[in-house]
Amino acid sequence: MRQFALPLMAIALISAPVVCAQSQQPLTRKQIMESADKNRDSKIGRVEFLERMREAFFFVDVNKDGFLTSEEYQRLQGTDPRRFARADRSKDGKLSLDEFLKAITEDFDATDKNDDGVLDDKEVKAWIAD
Ligand SMILES: [Ca+2]
Ligand SMILES: [Ca+2]
Ligand SMILES: [Ca+2]
Repeated sequence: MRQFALPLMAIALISAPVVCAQSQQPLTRKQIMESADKNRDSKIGRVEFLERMREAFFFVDVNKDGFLTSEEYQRLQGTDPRRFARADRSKDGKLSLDEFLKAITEDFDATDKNDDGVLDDKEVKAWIAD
């Protein structure tokens, strides 16, 4: 029996990381910011930011049901379960797009230190590093 079990284990170990890389690829804040800044002036307006985060929502919504579970949410870099719980206003254990964007708007306001409605180079870098 041992002779059969070992090769199977080996196959499982080899194939597991490949599967993970394909389906659980995280989305980093750097990737989000680089694609949000369409004219590359290193400034991200509120609308640009929310529009990009809306795309990010659908990107990490693996099963495409229009809601993020805690697991899906954590594919976004820099998220943690406590923030998920706070964003989940309806307390149903998942985030609707509306709940997600409300939380993201707060994120934007917190990142926009000088309150001018755009994230400049410095503010973007601080958010990426957070
Ligand atoms: Ca989902
Ligand atoms: Ca919810
Ligand atoms: Ca600003």
